[in-house]
Amino acid sequence: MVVLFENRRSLIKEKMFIVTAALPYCNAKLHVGHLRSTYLPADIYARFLKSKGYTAFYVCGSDCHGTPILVRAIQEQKKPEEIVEYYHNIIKQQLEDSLIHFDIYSKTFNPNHYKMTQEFYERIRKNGYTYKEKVQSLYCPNCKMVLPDRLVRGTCPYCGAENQYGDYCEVCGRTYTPLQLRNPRCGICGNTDLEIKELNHVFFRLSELLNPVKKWLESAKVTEGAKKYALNWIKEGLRDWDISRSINWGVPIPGEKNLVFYVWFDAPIGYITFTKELFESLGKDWRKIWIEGEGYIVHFIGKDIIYHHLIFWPGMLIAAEFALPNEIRVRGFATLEGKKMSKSRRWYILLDEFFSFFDPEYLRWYWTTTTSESLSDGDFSFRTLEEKVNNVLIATIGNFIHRILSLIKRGNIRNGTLIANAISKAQAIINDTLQLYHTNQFDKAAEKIITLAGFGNELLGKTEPWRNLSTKTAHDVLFTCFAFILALNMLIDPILPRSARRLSEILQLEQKPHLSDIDKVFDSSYIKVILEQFVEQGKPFILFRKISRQRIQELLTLLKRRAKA
Ligand code: B3M
Ligand code: ZN
Repeated sequence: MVVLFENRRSLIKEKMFIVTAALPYCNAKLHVGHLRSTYLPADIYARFLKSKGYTAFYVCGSDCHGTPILVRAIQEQKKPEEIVEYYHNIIKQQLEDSLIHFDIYSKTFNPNHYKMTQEFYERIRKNGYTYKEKVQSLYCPNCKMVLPDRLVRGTCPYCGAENQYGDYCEVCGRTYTPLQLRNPRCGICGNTDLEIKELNHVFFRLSELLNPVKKWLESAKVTEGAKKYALNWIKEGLRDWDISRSINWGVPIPGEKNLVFYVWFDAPIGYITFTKELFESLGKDWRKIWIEGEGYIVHFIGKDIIYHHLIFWPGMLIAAEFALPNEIRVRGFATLEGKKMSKSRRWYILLDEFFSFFDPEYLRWYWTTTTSESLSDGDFSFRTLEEKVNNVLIATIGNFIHRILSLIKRGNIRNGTLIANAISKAQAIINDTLQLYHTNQFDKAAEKIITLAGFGNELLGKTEPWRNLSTKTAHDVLFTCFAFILALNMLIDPILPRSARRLSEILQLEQKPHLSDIDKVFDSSYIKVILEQFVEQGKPFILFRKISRQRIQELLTLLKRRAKA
């Protein structure tokens, strides 16, 4: 094995990046769309930063509170803890199988998080940003329980649709409170004799934070369309926010009886709790990031939670005198074969379903090449999958690597001279790729990577070194193309980490090469060492396997059958 990179430490830059992905809600498995909007782009970015030599941490965990989990527990006659435990493990595994690499994946059902949330609340309370006010709620004497909105059923006060939830009509789309619902009944036992209870709730004075939130929003790096939305929403001012719920599942509010925090209050604080957990295990101080503002915080979210991250969350942070995020990257949802994914219509692909048919890197490649940083939705289609994998990834990148390495072996090529104009063109492509990674344009970065391999293929086609492998031209072309392969090994890593590892094993490198060393790729003496090692010990290989039509048909049949059932 070749020892390539002496001491990377000198290259590590000081700034600490905290990259977060929205916390998956802990009551259902993840589907392919979750990867598109959130977990994959955050993973690519975190991997890119680390490879460039920055100190970066990818932080996430399960979001364990909220009424849906409680409702589910009641329906299944389980404890909410059990539901949470079950899905936490499943989701964690799904993300690991997607080759998402977190530095920490924790959960909000956790004593550290309860403590952090309560301390955070104490800070905003002391700063005068909370008050109490009476709120009327429906109470079921039969179940002895104040009913959360989702556990009240009745007739929509606007359109008269029956059997609607207490907060939202699925027929006309309007929102209201459970007290406005006609003929309300208990969603658990069906009791129609509900009582009205006046209870203290805790409110957050969001209205007073309009100006600082706006100021932050205007200066932060936020995905184009999302920023516009948020600025538009706050034009009319902000309303105070009820941050409490009278249910018995959630983080208890200090000093209040029978009240827990609303899940959207405690969930984002999870970003802080998990950073603290990670940092304590590393002997670092989380306060430097979240209080002293010495870090660089980047949130990745789906477009359904813009309001929470662009308005509530900065408001909370300002009130608590915590550091604000530096960037918020938003992406849209996925449709499946042109149709909206839907649980009730049973039209979706879960991540584990995809992986039982295809390599996870193919999904990573698919979403990377088809998703721009914007609020637009994107379709998952098997035709495009086949095209992106077989005709782009394999036909361009895979083929290039395979052809070059085979020719080098066959010709026993150990040396050559770099072709100057080819190198300068490749360098320009590489610089563009790095810049695009930096600015979150991963689809365009992937395009550049394809361009580099395509350029190599072109050079090969023009010079036809296989006709006579002993000529100087053949040596120079293969030597130059070998440098491209070293560059590709680094460049594909954030998107295709497993293939990058395999390629570096094929090249007999002792570890995956890092982007911080990309300049060495065009240093002849450096190339020579690796080339010789490869010629001597490298084995023939196949980096990617084609997707078969038959497998596609099988999975498609399965999905269609489920939707019809
Ligand atoms: N758990 C997203 C969801 O509703 C929500 C994100 C929280 S991020 C702090 O699935
Ligand atoms: Zn009831």
